[in-house]
Amino acid sequence: MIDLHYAPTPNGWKISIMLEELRLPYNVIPVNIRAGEQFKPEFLAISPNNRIPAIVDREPADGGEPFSVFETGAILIYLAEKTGRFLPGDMRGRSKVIQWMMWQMSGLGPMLGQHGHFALYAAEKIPYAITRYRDEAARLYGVLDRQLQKTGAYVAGDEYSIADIACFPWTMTHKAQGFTLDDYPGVKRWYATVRARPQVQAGLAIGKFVKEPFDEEARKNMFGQAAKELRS
Ligand SMILES: N[C@@H](CCC(=O)N[C@@H](CS)C(=O)NCC(=O)O)C(=O)O
Repeated sequence: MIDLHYAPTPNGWKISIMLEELRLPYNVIPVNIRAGEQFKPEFLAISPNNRIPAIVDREPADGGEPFSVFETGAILIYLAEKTGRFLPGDMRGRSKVIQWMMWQMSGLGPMLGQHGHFALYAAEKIPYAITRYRDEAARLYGVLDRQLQKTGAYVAGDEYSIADIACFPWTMTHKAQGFTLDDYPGVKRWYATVRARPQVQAGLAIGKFVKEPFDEEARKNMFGQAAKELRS
């Protein structure tokens, strides 16, 4: 059994989708990040970066003690290796999937996250920051579009993989962030294909429970973090 410490956000959905794709049994443990639950000592013990999601595998492959994993890229690789799915075994195929997943982890996710922050959430609208992240997000959508037009199928080639599972939830924010997929036909085709997967729909349905308002308390918990607070 796997414990999924989770909130329904793009990073959370990567792992609920993966677990649904794998049909692995899992328990969802809600972490209300708007209420600051990501700072509880028991959560920090498995996710020292105070971010969701994280997993605890109660039946790790080595038969040892329960094993915890944080960071979505690391979780996706861990689960792919545990089950032998969504990460090819051959050197070239495996490297391509990991390259695109790392691209998502270091580029698409953080830049769309920052664009969302400055364009949608920040109380003060700073034109330079909004333009900077919007341009970078548009550039990354362009990179993804060229790749998907080239493969004609999935992000890293002919097969659906953890690269698709990493990228898809972030592209779901396109409308809210003011992008239209009509500008990116390769992304548009792929987006419809991935979204139609029943396992993706099942993963997205997990945890529609956390609907707390985005109020001053949430703003403080999520945007007021500083290193000194985490030390106490
Ligand atoms: N690089 C991390 C990012 C995780 C992340 O940013 N999670 C957000 C939700 S999408 C979170 O937990 N935010 C809580 C906070 O900001 O304290 C990963 O891929 O796991």
